[in-house]
Amino acid sequence: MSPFQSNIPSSEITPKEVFLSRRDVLKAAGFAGLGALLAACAPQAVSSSGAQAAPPDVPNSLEDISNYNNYYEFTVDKARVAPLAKDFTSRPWTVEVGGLVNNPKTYDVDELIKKFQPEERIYRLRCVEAWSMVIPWMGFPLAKLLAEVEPASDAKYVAFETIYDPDQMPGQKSPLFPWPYREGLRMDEAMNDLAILATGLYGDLLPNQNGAPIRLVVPWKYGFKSIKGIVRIELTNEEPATLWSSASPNEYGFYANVNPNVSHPRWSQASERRIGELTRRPTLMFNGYAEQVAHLYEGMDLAKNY
Ligand SMILES: Nc1nc2c(c(=O)[nH]1)N[C@H]1C(S)=C(S)[C@@H](COP(=O)(O)O)O[C@H]1N2
Ligand SMILES: [Mo]
Repeated sequence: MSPFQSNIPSSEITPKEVFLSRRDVLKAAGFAGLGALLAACAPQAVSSSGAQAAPPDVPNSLEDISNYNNYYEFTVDKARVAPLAKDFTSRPWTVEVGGLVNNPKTYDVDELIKKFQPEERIYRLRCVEAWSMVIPWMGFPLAKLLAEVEPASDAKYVAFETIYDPDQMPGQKSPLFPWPYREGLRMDEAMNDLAILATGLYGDLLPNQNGAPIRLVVPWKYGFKSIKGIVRIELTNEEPATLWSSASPNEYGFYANVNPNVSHPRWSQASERRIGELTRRPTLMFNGYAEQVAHLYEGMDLAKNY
C-alpha cells in the first residue's frame, strides 16, 4: 500500500479535534520533535534509490480546508467562497460521460457513489499560487469510471467541464474568464491510480466550496487541474482547451505538473506556504508523487510542457 493512500479513515486513527489540539499543545510548548514523532509511527516514502523522503503529512483542519478556497465561479476572494456557496444546489446532479467511448452514459452522482464506493485518500494539494494543504478526500479512481464507458482506441485525452449556472454562481457573470471552467488530462494520466474523482472529505460529503458533489483530484499537478462541480466528461483525440491555458497561456500550461525547478513567470515555485505553518517548505517534484507518476513524462521537456 502506498504511504499516501491509507485505507484507514483518519477519523478512526484519532478524532481530528483531539489530534489537532494535541498538535497545538506541542506547538505551543515549542516541541521540536513532532516530525520525528510522526516519522516513528507513520510509513515513510523512501524510494529504493534512496531518494529524498516526503516529509510526514498532518491533514489540515476541516476549518482550513473549507474556508480557504479557490472557486472562481463564486468569487476570487478565498475567504468569501464558503458563504457564497452555502446554498448551492448539488442534488439532483448528473455527470454525462461521452465522446470517444463505446458505452456513453449519464450517471446520477449518488449512483456513482454507490457503484464505486469512495475510499479515503490523504493527498497534498499544491496551488500554483504557492500555498498548500493536506486533505483527507473520499473518492474513487477515475480509471474505474473510464473502464465502465470503454474508451475507444483513438481516445487520447479526457476533458472535464464544470456546471454553468450563473444564477447560482455569481462569478460566472464575470466576462474575464471563458466559462464554463474546463480542464483536461492525457489518457495515461487519467488512468493513473492517484487520479480520483472526490465526492467527500473528512468522511463526509464534499462541502459546496470544495466542489460538491464531485470534483477531480490530481495531486501531482497544481490545484487548478482539480476541477470542481463536474457535469461532463468527454474523451477526445485532441488536447482539450482549458480555462486557465486559454486565459493566460504563457503562465498556465496544459500539464501543470508541480515542479520546483520551473518558475511561474511572476514568482518562484521552489517553496510553498503550508496553510497552518509558520515557515515555508521546499516544494517537491511532482508534489512528492514522483515515484508514482514520473514515468508518464519520460523524455518530455518539462520546462516547455509546463
Ligand atoms: N470549477 C473550478 N474548479 C476549481 C477552481 C475553480 O475556480 N473553479 N479552482 C482550482 C484551484 S486554483 C485550486 S487551488 C483548487 C482548490 O481546491 P479547494 O478549494 O478544495 O482546496 O480547486 C481548483 N478547482
Ligand atoms: Mo490553485
